[in-house]
Parts: sequence; structure tokens; C-alpha cells
Amino acid sequence: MVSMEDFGSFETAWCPGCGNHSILKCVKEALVQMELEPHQCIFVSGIGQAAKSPHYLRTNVYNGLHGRALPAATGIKLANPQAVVIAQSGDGCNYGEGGNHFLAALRRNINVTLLAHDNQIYGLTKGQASPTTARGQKTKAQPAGNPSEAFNPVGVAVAMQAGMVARGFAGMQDHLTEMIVKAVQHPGFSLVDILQPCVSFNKVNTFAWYKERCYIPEDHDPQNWEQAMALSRQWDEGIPLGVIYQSHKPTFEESLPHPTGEPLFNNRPSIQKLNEVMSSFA
Ligand SMILES: Cc1ncc(C[n+]2csc(CCOP(=O)(O)OP(=O)(O)O)c2C)c(N)n1
Ligand code: SF4
Repeated sequence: MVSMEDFGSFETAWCPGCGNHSILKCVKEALVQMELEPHQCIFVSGIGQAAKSPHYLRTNVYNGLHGRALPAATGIKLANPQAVVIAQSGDGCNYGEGGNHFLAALRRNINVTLLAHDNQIYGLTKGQASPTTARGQKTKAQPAGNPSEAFNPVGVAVAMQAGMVARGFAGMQDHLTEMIVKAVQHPGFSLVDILQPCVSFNKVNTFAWYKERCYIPEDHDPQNWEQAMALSRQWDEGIPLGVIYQSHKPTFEESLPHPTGEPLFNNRPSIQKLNEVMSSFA
């Protein structure tokens, strides 16, 4: 029986009240609900406050460069298709520095889950506008207002007909846990864009701001792409949560057979070959 304690309990470097605390709790809860043991999971992150999340989980972790969680996660999944691979980083990391990798993951449909902590700001570097910051929003680095249009990750993922596209909110923990479970269980690429208040540097998108707007649409059919597209464009007045879009298609790993017939982690190097190589340098 797996329990929350199996994933450890660590002191964090996060501000009190940060949305990251409840997301971490929901991740642990989701792993327990799925009865996944720590050794079965590999968390991959980049750089940032959100990217520290896997440091506070007792499981396998690979910490990549800023924006580079997804290519590392892709390589890990290809080398070991049996592992549950979860990429976890901030909106800046995934949609800014890692924007091209995000698009590649949507196209490839590798069986990896991306948990994107979307606080609409660069938290670790103290409050510059991120790709999801609203146009006109004043930040510490843009005192006259952010001059760029906000990137819509859910809209882009739905437009690309990605495997599974969901949105959760750090302030609705049971619902967020459910979204993480569904995303990990989806056979293909899954995105959970998680609304995560940054209490220190984003004074607009607060817990109260989200609570006023977040809702779970009734009678939404995630297989209906037109409906999903329309939902993905809703924001200021009402922010839809839940599985916005879901499709079933072949995964990247299914379409890319291993040349040896076995994934890398099953391939053992031939000692005789290794000795030949080494002796050629002697
Ligand atoms: C290539 C590169 N560019 C910039 C930085 C500096 N940097 C580190 S974290 C960060 C922003 C992190 O923001 P986000 O990914 O949204 O995560 P948060 O801290 O808000 O959770 C930046 C710009 C870096 N480390 N590497
Ligand atoms: S700066 Fe923002 S994102 Fe970082 S720990 Fe503090 S509240 Fe969280």
C-alpha cells in the first residue's frame, strides 16, 4: 500500500501561501490514488520555483536546464517506456524558454504528462512578465504594463489536437488531484495547466481573483474539438477548469520502434565489445 509518507516530507524554499504548496500535496495525493510507488515515477523539471517541486518528492528526479524539461522527459520515456514520466515546471520554463519543446511535445504525442505551474509571472527571478502575463499588467520589471499579448497554452494545445488538455487550480485541491490522475492515466501527451497564485510577485491573479472566475463547465464533451476550442478562449469573466480536450491517437513511442527491438534500459552492453573499444585506446 503506497502512502503520502512514501513520497517524503521536506522543508521547502517557497513563500508561505504560495500555490506551489497545495500543488505538491495534490501530486502526492494523485500518486497515492494511482498506487504508484516512488521508484516507478521519474519527475523531470527545469529551473524556477515550480521546477523545485520534484526536489520535495522522494522519487526519481532529473533536473534539466531552464525550459528543457520536455526534451529530457522525452528521452527518458523512450529509453524506459515502463516509467511514469512527469515533467513539472513553471509557465516561463514551459511556454517561454521551452516554448519550442512544448510545441514539439504536442506534435509528437509522447506518453508524458506536463504539469505546468502557471503563475503568470517569473517567480524565481522576482517578478518579470512571463509569456502568460496579461497585456497591460504592471509588474516589477514592466512598471508601465506588459506590452505583449498573453500566450494561451490551453488554446494552443487544443488547436494542435493534443492528447489531453486540462486546467486545474491550486485552490481547488480535490479537482486538481483528479486532473493529475486523469492526465497520468491518459495514454499519450497530457497537459495540466495549473493556475498557481504567486503571492509575492503577482498581485493581480490572486487566490480570490481565481475563485471568483474558475468554474467547471457542465455537459462539456472533451471529444468535441469545436466546443473545446471555444472553452479554451474563455478567460477574464469565467475560467473553465477540467478536461477541456481529449483525443486518442498513436503515441510517439509506438510510432518509433526501438532499433534493437528492446528499449534502451533493457539493453546491456557487451563486455567483449567494450573491452575491444577500451583496448583500442591502450
Ligand atoms: C536560459 C535561461 N534563461 C534565463 C534564466 C534565468 N531564469 C531562471 S528561473 C527564471 C524564471 C522562472 O519562471 P517560471 O518558469 O515561470 O517559474 P516560477 O519561478 O515562476 O515558478 C529565469 C528567467 C535561466 N536560468 N536560463
Ligand atoms: S516567489 Fe511566488 S512562485 Fe516563488 S515561492 Fe514565492 S509565491 Fe511562490
